[in-house]
Amino acid sequence: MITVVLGSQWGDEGKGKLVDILSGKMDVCARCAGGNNAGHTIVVPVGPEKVITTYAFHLLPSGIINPKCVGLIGSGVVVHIPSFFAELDALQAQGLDCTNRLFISDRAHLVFDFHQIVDGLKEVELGGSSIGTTKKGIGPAYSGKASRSGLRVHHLFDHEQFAQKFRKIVEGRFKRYGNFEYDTEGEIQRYKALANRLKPFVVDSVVYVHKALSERKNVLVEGANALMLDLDFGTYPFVTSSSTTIGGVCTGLGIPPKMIGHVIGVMKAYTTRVGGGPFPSEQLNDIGVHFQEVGREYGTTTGRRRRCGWLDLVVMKHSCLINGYDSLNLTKLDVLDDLAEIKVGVKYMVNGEELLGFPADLSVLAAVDVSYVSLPGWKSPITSITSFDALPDNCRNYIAFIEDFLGIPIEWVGVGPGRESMLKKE
Ligand code: 2SA
Ligand code: GDP
Ligand code: MG
Repeated sequence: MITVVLGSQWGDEGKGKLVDILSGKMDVCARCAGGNNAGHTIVVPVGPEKVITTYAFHLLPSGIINPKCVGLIGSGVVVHIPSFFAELDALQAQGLDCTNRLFISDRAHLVFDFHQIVDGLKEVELGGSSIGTTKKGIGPAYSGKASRSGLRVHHLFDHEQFAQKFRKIVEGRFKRYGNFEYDTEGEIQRYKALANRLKPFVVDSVVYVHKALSERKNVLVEGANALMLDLDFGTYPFVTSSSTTIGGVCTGLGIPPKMIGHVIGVMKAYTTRVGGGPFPSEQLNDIGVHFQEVGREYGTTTGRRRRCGWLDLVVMKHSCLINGYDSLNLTKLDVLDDLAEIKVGVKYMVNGEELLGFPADLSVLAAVDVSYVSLPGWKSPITSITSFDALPDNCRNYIAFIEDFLGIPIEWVGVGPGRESMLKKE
C-alpha cells in the first residue's frame, strides 16, 4: 500500500520533515508533481558525532536521506536536468551519496533555461498582479506539456530528433517573447552531454512503481507545494501549474486510487504563503512578524520572506474535502509557545452570510470577513517535550479544537525543526 504526504495549506508546512521520519521504514520515496520550485528542509543528526545537519531538497525526493530508501521522480514532475545534477552533487558534498538509488521517469517533462527566462518575462508582463513565482520555469514547462509541444526525458536519447524539436520550441518562444538572449545551439550540445550522464537514472516509472508494489514494498509519495497552490482548487491564478492534490498523486505516478492506503495532510499551526495572491487570515502586524521571526519563515528555494497569519480552518476544510486526509501532522506548534491568545479562523462571512466553501472568485474572497475563535495560549516552551500527554493542557486543547472542527485525527505533532522533535499520538 502507498502512503501519501500532502501539503494542506499554501506550502512549507514541514512536509520534508515528516517524509524523512516516515522514510525510515519505506523502500521507495516518490515525487509525483512540481519541480525544483519545491523546498523541503530536513534537520538531522549526522555521523557518530551527531552533527546537526540541514538538507534542502528541491527536486529529489527527501526520503533518500535514509540510506535504504530509493528515490523516484515520477512522470508528473517537471525536471530541469542541470538542477537535478546540481542537487545530487550538493548532497554528495554533504556526505549523502544516492547515485545508485535514484530514478527518474522517462515520461517526465523537461524544464529548460528558456522556460526559466520566459517565467521571468511573464512575471514582468503581469506587473503589479504578478504571481510571485519561483522563476524556476515551472509554469512555462507545464504549459508546453498541456499544449503538447513539450520535450520529455526519453526525447533526450534521440539527439537529432531532440535538436529539431528543441529549435522549433525556442523559435516559438522567440516569436511570443521577442529574441531574448539564448544560445540555442550551445544548449543542444550541453544536453547531448547531460543525456549521457542521465541515462543510468532513467526508468519506466510505471513499471518500476508497480513492481515495487507487487513485491509488497512500502512506497511513500512526497507531495510538493500544497492544496491552495493547486491549479484547479487553489487561489487561481495565484497557484503553481501542477496538480498538487491527491488526484495529482495518481496522475503523476500512474497508480490507481485503490492502491493508496494512508493520506497524511501536513498543516502548520498558523498559516504562511510565499508569493502573491489572496490570504484571508494574513496578519500585517506584530503577530505576523512574530510568526515570521520565531518560525523563521523564509523561502527554502528563493529565500523570500513568507507572509504569515493565523490558522485558517476554512482553508483546511476545503483541503480536507479534496484530499480526504486520514490523519494530520500539525507542525510548528512551538512557534505559538509565547502567545497569550491564539486565534483560529473558522468562518468566512460576506455581507453577513456565511460562505459554504472556499470561494473560487477572487473578488468574493477579497470581500470576505474572517470570523475567529480565540483560544488561550500555553506560554511555555514545548520543544523538548517527548510525549503527547506531556504537552501543556492549553496546547492539547488547541489540538483537540482543530481535530473536532475538522473531524480528522492529528496523528503527529511537530514541536521543533529536528527529526526528534515530532510527537506521535498513540
Ligand atoms: P511557481 O514557481 O510557478 O510554482 O510559483 C507559483 C506559486 O506557487 C508558489 N510556490 C511555493 N509556495 C511555497 N513554497 C514553495 N517552495 C519554496 C519553499 C518557495 C521559495 O519551500 O519555500 O523558496 O520561495 C513554492 N514553490 C512555488 C509561488 O510562491 C507562487 O505563489
Ligand atoms: P515543506 O516545503 O513543507 O517541506 O517545508 P519547508 O522545509 O519549506 O519549511 C518548513 C520549515 O519549518 C523548515 O525550515 C523546517 O525545518 C521547519 N520545521 C518543520 N517542522 C517544524 C516544527 O515542528 N517546528 C519548527 N520550529 N520548525 C519546523
Ligand atoms: Mg517548502
